[in-house]
Amino acid sequence: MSEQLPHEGESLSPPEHSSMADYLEEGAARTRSMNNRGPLRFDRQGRLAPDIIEAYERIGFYVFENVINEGELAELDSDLAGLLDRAPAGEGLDVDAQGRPVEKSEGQPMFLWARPLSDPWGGTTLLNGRHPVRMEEHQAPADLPEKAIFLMLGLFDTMDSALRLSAHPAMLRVAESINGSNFVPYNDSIFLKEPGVGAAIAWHQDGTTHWESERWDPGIHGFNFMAQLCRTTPANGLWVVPGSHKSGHIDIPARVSANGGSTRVPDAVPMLCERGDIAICNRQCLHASFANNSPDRRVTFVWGFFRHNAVLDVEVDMPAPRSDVAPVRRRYTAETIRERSRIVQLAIDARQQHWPDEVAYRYAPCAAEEHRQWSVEERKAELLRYAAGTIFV
Ligand SMILES: O=C(O)CCC(=O)C(=O)O
Repeated sequence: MSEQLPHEGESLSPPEHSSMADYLEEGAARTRSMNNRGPLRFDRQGRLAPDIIEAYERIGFYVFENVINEGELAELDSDLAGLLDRAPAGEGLDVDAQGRPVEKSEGQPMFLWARPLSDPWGGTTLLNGRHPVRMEEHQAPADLPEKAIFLMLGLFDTMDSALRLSAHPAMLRVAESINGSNFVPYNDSIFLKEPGVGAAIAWHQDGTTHWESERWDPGIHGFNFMAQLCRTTPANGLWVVPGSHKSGHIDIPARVSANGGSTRVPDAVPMLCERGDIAICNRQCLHASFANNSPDRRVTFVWGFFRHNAVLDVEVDMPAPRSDVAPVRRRYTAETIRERSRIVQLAIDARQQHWPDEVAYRYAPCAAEEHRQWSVEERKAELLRYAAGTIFV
């Protein structure tokens, strides 16, 4: 199959005359012609198959098909439904929709709210200003609540199934193949795009730290796994510019301006997935999603990993996702990283306790705790430490 990857600096034709429907359809056709999807495959040494690594490194994302079985998906659905049932009834409220007090442990999970079909980050300084251009927004019907949840951060304490999924043994082998055996965990979140409600996420590259570094390379800001609890479509899915993780820090306003001011970036493609697929996406890829003005829900559980040498001794301003959260300056020492990495072993143990017959992944940084079983109380304490110690570059 042929692929339509633009060459460096080259764009496919701009869409001034194409409707949103045409844009979505043309992007879907491009994504279907790319060789970056299929079942997980490993070589004899247990490394991700070389052709998959090659495609991921060239394009910047890859869709692993049919990774999560229906039993595990059902547990994720049920935990998510429980979490949303007990979520605040509105932004800033401390009761849920049934008037029960909302339980929160150290601010986790953190719920982020947006007006239906709006873009909460585009054109703001939030998250280190990495979303400089606002996406198209739509007028939502007047009977919708003023704001809806579009993102939840820090789910492991309330969603056991998410903690377990984060230690899926095949996915951790992928992480090792890409980032080395001492890979470092990032964070965990769910992007929620309810039909006719879901907010847009403006064009951005996730990394904020290493763009000017002498050590910069296409993998230095790590990658995210994106597990899909629903089938994704061009209208509700994530859009990615193939190969853009190799382009350095992209001038997004210039790109949009060269596109006649339209955020329908011409060389982007939608990440089309089925329920149960997990994509890997380089955090340097230029990506965005449109407000979900479609009839289909999207729920994406995102968790990611860095290379150890990309975070060691790095000092950063932790970006604020909301205007009431102050940025914090942090430095990642070997000790900070060791502490953070224990979440991986905790998750491996949670998975092992739930499915004792599964062959667990062996995580080198926590080899000394390989057979440790955390009690419920110990797990709570570890999750509190994890909540306070995010590593981000
Ligand atoms: O899933 C989405 O719509 C946005 C995801 C995203 O921007 C991210 O994971 O960095």
